[in-house]
Amino acid sequence: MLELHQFRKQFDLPNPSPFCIKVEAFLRLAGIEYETQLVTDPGKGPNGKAPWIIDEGNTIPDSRFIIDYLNRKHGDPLKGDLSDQQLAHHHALGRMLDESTYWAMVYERWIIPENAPTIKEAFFGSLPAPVRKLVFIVAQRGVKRSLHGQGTGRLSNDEICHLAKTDMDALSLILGDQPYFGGKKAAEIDTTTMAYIASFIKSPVKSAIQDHLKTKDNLVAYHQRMMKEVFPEFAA
Ligand SMILES: N[C@@H](CCC(=O)N[C@@H](CS)C(=O)NCC(=O)O)C(=O)O
Repeated sequence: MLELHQFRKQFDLPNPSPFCIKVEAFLRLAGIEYETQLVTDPGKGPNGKAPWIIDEGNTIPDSRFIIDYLNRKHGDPLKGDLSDQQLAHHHALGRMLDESTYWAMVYERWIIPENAPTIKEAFFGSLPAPVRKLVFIVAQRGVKRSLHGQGTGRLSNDEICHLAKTDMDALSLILGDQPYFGGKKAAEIDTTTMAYIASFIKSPVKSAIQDHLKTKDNLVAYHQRMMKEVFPEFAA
C-alpha cells in the first residue's frame, strides 16, 4: 500500500505542515488507499523535507510532484470538467499559498517571541527541558536563515501580516458563494486551499492572520465543510 511519510498530528490539525495536509487530503478525496509513516527527522527524507510517498517502489518527495505522480497514475481523479483555463487559475492560486502565504505562517509560528513556548512544547516537548531549549534555538536559527533567504524575514511584522491578509482577502473573493474553490465539486486546488485555511483557523499561536481570516464568513464555512468531508476526525 502507498506509504505517506509525514509528521505526527499536531495543533488539532491533521498535520502541522500544510504540504502534508494537502497530500493527505488529495489521497482521501481521490479515494486512494494509504498508510502513514511518521517522520521525526525530515532531514532523512529524500529532499530533507516532508512529505514524501513510497508507492510500488517509487519514492517521491514534494507535494507538487507527489500530486503530479498520483494524477498520472490515477487519471486526474479530481479534475472533473474543469477547463484548462480554470486549472491554470488554480495553479496560480496554489503557488501563491505555497510560495508566499506559507512563509507568513512560518514567521508567525517561529519568530514572534510570545509564540515560542507553544512551538517549543509542540515540536520538542518530548525532550528534557535543557535539551529542548537548545534544540529550539538551533531550529529557530535555521528557520530565520530560510526566512531571510526567501525574503519574508527582511520585512516588518506589519508588512508580513499585511501581505498574508491580502492573500486571505483574495481567497475570500475567489471562493465567493461557491461551495469549493473547484466550483460545485472539490478539486485538486481545494487540497491546498483547505490546508492553509485550516492551518490559520486552527493556529495554535497568536496570529493576526487568523484574526483576519475569521472575519471572512465564507472561508470559515468552507473550512468547516471541508474538515467534515475530508478529515471528519478534526471537524469541530
Ligand atoms: N515544496 C515542498 C515543501 C515541503 C516543506 O517545506 N516541508 C517542511 C514542513 S512544512 C519541512 O519538512 N521542513 C523541514 C526542514 O526544512 O528541515 C512540498 O511541497 O512538499
